[in-house]
Amino acid sequence: MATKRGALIIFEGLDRIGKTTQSKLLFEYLSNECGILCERLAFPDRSTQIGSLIDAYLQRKIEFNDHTIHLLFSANRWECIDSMRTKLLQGYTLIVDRYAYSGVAFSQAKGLDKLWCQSCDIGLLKPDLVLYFHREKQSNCLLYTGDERYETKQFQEKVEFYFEQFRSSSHQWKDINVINKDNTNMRDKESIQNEIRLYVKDCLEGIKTNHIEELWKEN
Ligand code: FDM
Ligand code: MG
Repeated sequence: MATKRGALIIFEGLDRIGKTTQSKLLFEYLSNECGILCERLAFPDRSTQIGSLIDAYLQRKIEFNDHTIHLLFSANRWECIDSMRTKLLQGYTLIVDRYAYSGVAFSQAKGLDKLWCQSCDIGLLKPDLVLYFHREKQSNCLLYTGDERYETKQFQEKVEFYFEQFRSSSHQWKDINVINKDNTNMRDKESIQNEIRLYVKDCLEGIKTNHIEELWKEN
């Protein structure tokens, strides 16, 4: 029997909201407890030549205008898609920190046009599952500030606004509220992980053919 392809699973959301922790837990669970082939990756992938330009930009060592850096983030995804497709068809499930949705939300937060932002990512591999990490609007938890470009409260709030507009009703898109019902604290890691595992189980069971659709293209 031909190998069944793996799933493309994306973790999206603001900085420091728990994407990396949860994607690592998922990776360990799928590989060690379920015996499922999988790999983790992240965008930007700072290990490539384009990625090193993005890294320098984020560390404020070099400048690009807003359109140019947007295209570099997109190019950084395009340069990886052949190896991603190959892995998926070999049966690997790919667990990916950030994708084109971050591309759009962060650039829209700088004032760029949504359709322009989306256009350069049309035709990328379409995810089988997007786990969107968010907090309830009123919650004051979790606005991260750090040293890299974009890591200010004011900018993260703008990005959050555009992510919220992006929330999609497609069946691939799942919201993960990381804040407790009382709206004050983070939920514990285990309960978030259990919610994710349910979505991932459904997603893996739902893959019926090896065909991979294209992002943002009507079929
Ligand atoms: N980011 C990430 C973008 O602005 N556009 C993109 O297409 C992607 C993938 O880069 F602030 C931003 C989001 C974040 C920064 O990402 C670095 P990590 O996940 O913190 O490395
Ligand atoms: Mg960061």
